[in-house]
Amino acid sequence: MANYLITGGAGFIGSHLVQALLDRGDQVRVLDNFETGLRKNLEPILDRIDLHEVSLTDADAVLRACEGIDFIFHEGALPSVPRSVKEPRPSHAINIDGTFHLLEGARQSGARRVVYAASSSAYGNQPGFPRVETMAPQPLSPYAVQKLTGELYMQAYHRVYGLETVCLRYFNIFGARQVPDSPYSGVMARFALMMMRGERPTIFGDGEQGRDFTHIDNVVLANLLAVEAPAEKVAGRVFNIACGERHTLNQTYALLATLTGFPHPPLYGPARDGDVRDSLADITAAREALGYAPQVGFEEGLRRTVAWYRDEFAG
Ligand code: UD2
Repeated sequence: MANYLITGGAGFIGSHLVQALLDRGDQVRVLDNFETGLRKNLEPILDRIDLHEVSLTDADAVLRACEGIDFIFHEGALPSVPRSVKEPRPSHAINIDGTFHLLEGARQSGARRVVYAASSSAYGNQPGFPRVETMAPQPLSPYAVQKLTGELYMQAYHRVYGLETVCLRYFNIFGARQVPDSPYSGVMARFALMMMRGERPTIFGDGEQGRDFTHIDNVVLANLLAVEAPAEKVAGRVFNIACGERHTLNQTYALLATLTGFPHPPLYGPARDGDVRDSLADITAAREALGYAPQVGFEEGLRRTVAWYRDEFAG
């Protein structure tokens, strides 16, 4: 039994990881200040976790949260490309300074391994698909720069201090608990809820942009594998975590409309500033080093997600 810290443990991805660790009997500490994380994600398990209700921007509090911890999943962040374009300062503070505080906490407290939630936005709009980890990053938005900076910090802390860091570049994760009703919500959650409420979603651009949409269960699996893999295979490295399939927004819209029984076509608006046009991962490195293989495909993931939103939000 090991001691785990999950930053952003009340959030979409973090709370799934908390549950997975509790299910296998591990000790779990959560760092979250509920700025974007939700209390209801932790309510059923509050008596089973050690909750540190602090911000990643508070260096001393982050250090205290790292004390006595073996393994860290650093999921805490202020996500969203458009949020970072509109207001770069808060996301800079949380995503870059917060990640630095976390690494300092991990180093000073003697943690063994940090698994970091990196982003596929690092690849930008360069030519060449699928995206391979050896491509030089070309971040387009403040958010992409911030998440990439976190990766570089992770790698430096491995090289310089021997901390075992593993960066997982998530490709457009979706599933239960993704917040659907914020202006910065991921597209899948946003569209699913709007359709259920009979509202017509807007596609930004022509809808032919593609994403490697990846169900949350695959991400939980990748994290558990990343924490268990031998250090010589994974420490200091970066891995794409995705399904290895590209789906356009128009296709995704059509499928969601079928699943929700929504009869209307989308509205179209201008493309978003800082948006990546296309995204598709090569997941060979994760397959080889982590033994990762996606367990839940795109359509099955969509079905599960729509069912969850129906239970949570309909009526
Ligand atoms: C980026 C990263 C992703 C993750 C995420 C965190 C890429 C390719 N992906 O996701 O890995 O780090 O950031 O936030 O960089 N859209 C609409 N209508 C809407 C909302 C969105 O058309 O109401 C479009 C949007 O313009 C984009 C696509 O849907 O083309 C996906 O947008 P998103 O915000 O769900 O995720 P994205 O790709 O910015």
